Amino acid sequence: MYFDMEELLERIAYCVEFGKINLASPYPPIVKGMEGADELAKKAIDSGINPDDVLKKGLVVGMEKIGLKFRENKVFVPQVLMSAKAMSTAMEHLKPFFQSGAVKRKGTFVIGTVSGDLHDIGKNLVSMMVEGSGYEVVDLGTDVNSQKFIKAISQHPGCYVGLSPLLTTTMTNMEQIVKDIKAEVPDAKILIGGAPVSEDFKNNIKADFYSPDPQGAVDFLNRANA
Ligand code: B1M
Repeated sequence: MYFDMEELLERIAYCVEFGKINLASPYPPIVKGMEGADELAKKAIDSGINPDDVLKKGLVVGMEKIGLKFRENKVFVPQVLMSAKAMSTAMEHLKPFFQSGAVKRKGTFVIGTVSGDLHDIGKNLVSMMVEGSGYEVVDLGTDVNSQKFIKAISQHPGCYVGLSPLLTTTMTNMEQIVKDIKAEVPDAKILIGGAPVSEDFKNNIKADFYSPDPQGAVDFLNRANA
C-alpha cells in the first residue's frame, strides 16, 4: 500500500528499472509477491496522479536508469528486455491519455535497419529505449530502403530518423539512404548507430549524430528536443 504520490512514482520507476512487470513476476526476488509496473501504474492513474507524471517521473526515470546501466555493461540484453516489457505493460494504462491528447509524446522517431540488412535485435533495443523515454516510435523493420524512409518522414513531419546496420556491407546502403533523405527532406535530423559504424563514418556520410548505444540515441533526441 502506497499513500504518497512520490513514493508510488519511485516504485513505478523501480519496477521498470528492475523489470518487475506485474504481481506475478518472480523477479527481482526482493519484490516477489508485490505489485509490479502494471498494477502500480493503474493505481497511480486511479488515484488521480497526472498521467504525464506517471510517464515522466515514473516510467521514463526507470528506463533511463536501465539505459545507463546497459551503457556501462552493468546489465545485459535480457534485463533491458524485461524493463521494456514492464514499461510497455504500464503504458497500456496511459494509452487513453495519449489518444485524447492529455499526455503528449516528446516527438516522433522513425527507425529502421537499412536495406540489405535483416539484423534487428539492436534496432529493437533502441526502439524500446526511445519509446520508453516518451517518444512515439515508428519502426519500419528491417531491409528498409530510401523510399520507405522518405514516405514515413513525410507522414510524420518533424520526426527524427534513426538508421541501423549490422553488416559492413550495408554501411554503403546507409550512406545512400542518408543522401536520398537529405535530398528530399534537407532538414531531416538523422541519427546513425550499429556495430560497424562510427563517429568518423557519420561525418563522412553527413548524418547528424552517431550513437554507439540506445541511451546515446535517447540523449540525442532529448538534446535536439530541448
Ligand atoms: Co549476423 N552477422 N549475419 N545474424 N549476426 C553478425 C553481425 C556478424 C558480426 C557475425 C560474424 O561474422 N562474427 C557478421 C557481420 C560481419 C560484418 O559485416 N563485418 C554477420 C553476418 C556475416 C551475417 C550473415 C551475412 C551470415 C550469412 O548468412 N552468411 C547474415 C546476413 C543476413 C542479412 O542481414 N541480410 C546474418 C544473419 C544473422 C541472423 C539472421 C542469423 C541473426 C539476426 C537475427 C536478428 O537480428 N533478428 C544474426 C545475428 C544474431 C548476429 C550476431 C550473432 C548478433 C547480432 C546482435 O543481435 N547483437 C552478430 C555477431 C555478434 O555481434 N556477436 C552477427 C546484439 C545487439 C544488441 O547488438 O545489434 O550491435 P547490436 O546493437 C547494439 C549497438 O550496435 C547499438 O545498440 C545496440 C545495443 O547496444 N545500435 C544502435 C544498433 N543499432 C543502433 C541504432 C542507433 C543507435 C545505436 O541509432 C539509430
